[in-house]
Amino acid sequence: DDYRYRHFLAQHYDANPHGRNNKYCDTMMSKRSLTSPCKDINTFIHGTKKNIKAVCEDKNGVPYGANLRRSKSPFQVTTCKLRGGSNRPPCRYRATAGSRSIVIACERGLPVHFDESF
Ligand code: T3P
Repeated sequence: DDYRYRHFLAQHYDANPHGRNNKYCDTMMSKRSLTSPCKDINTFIHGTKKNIKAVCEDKNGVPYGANLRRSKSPFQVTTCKLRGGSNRPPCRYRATAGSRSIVIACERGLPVHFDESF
């Protein structure tokens, strides 16, 4: 069952982003249903599913701590951080775009959790 993988994709995968600015975050966080309540922080990965999945394998990943995997190669990512102190909608975000190594958790060879990027 790949329920957790599909949930990971819904939250963190966007192959072809438009803008990667604050407006991008506001739109995407809402489209991906991360706004009731407003999620504090969420990263969108602008890579192919194939390259993201490869982080779970030796092809593009190395162990990171006990349970996580870090990507060998950087991904283009956009991290959306909630602006203001309230988690009550409407949710307004600040975007940070960059090229970063990602840290994820995998389950049976599939990404299931985004941990951090650096
Ligand atoms: P999830 O496990 O649903 O993917 O760490 C708590 C949540 O914040 C976790 O959600 C991942 C998300 N997050 C990002 O998406 N990007 C980040 O840079 C950090 C630190 C957390």
